[in-house]
Amino acid sequence: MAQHPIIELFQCAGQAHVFAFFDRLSAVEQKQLLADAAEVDLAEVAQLYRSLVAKSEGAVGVNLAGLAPAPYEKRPEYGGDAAAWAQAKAAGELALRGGRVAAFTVAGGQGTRLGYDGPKGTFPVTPLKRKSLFQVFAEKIRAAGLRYGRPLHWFIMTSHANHAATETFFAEHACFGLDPARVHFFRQGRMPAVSLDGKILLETTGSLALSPDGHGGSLRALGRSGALDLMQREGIDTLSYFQVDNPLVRCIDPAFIGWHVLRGSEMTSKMVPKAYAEEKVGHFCSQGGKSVVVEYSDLPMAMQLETDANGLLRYIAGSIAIHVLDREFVRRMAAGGDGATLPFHRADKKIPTVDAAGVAVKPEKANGVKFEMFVFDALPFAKNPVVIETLRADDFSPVKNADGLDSPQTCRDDQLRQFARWLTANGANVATDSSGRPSFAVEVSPLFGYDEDSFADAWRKLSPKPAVVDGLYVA
Ligand code: UD2
Repeated sequence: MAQHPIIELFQCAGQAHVFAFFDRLSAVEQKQLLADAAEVDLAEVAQLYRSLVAKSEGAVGVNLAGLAPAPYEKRPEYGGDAAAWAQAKAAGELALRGGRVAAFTVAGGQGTRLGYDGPKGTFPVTPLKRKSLFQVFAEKIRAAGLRYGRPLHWFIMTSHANHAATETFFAEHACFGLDPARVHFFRQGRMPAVSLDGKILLETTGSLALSPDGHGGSLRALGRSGALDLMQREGIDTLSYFQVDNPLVRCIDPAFIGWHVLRGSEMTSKMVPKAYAEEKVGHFCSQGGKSVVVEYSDLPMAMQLETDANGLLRYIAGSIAIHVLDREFVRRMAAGGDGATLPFHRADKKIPTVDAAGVAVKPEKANGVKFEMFVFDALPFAKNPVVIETLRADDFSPVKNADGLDSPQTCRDDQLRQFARWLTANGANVATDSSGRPSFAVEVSPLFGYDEDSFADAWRKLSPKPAVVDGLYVA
């Protein structure tokens, strides 16, 4: 019988071992393995092995030549140009009223650090009502659509592992009141893991060790899924990008969108001043006339500790993974022509696999390499990139770890502080500790107010005003 063409391709690429157990598999398993194999771009894997694994031992060093801190637009309260911020806000509002903006969430990560079983977006995150991350975003997006008179489209990137569960969750909750025709799910791509000598690893005798291709895979996936074409048909040219783990994010922020629009930027990003030198965020930098983000793991600690004449951290601009992307820029990056393509990063991992006899192996130390793309690597390819400052308290409190820093507890506390700030700023009497945290639970529904402006407007109209007591839900 003739060899399957995919098997031949693997043989020619020196990856014949992938089919070593093929004859022992059932017809269904054979089909599955062939489907896995069809996802693999063998030339890409070979090239990645040569450039990222064969050449080096351990992590590949990042080029630090000519690196300097990136300039950014300071908030008005920290010396920025208040008139320019007001102009940006007006321009962003105009874009929103014109229906030019869609929201985009990357939700394909595995969320292993949190130790939560299920898509991370289904994690209950709010202090009182225990709303899920997805519900918080859905309500913010719905409220912004109502405020600007144009319901927004929302794109959600999932992984193979969590796609079905994510769709089911939305269906069970009637899309949290959003028009289902405006909520779009698509899967991100996968990459095979390879051994340290370049062999594609099997997870079982009948499946490859495939894993998500990183949040940078979102650019390709937006193209492949037809999302960019849909945006074009709908007159949307601006994508508001955020991560699934951060309920504080202003999913739709008019000033942010406005800076992007007014500057003719293809990629605009938010920074917060790093809280301390060792904080685990990327750094916005300039290099050779381009903007780049250098991950915390790649910037030598000596540089992270450098201070300026005022004693402030020199590399202060922390990347919190919030961006605005131009549709046609994404299309260009997705197509990958003219060298405009995201690089892959390697991550050495313990990857469950099978031995030469097909017996399952759980390695004790890293036995292979996974390849991932990062969305911030698009920055050097973007025309007129802009970085703007944001207030951490209004935009960033991720849930990453089960406890300690960036945990459900710290995130609930930050939400409580935000609700207390909004209430206090509008004349309510809220007792808080010195960190601004109320000692009891209150919650504001994003449908009532999803940022300080929308909250202030709604609170002004509310009559009579409720007493701020334990258990108050402002909805
Ligand atoms: C990311 C940034 C870091 C900082 C921080 C802020 C990287 C390498 N670092 O760190 O600089 O901005 O976030 O919170 O990105 N995701 C996918 N598919 C994937 C992998 C991740 O959709 O294949 C999503 C994931 O669901 C999450 C986000 O990307 O929403 C961040 O992923 P992460 O938890 O791996 O990033 P982290 O915390 O290392």
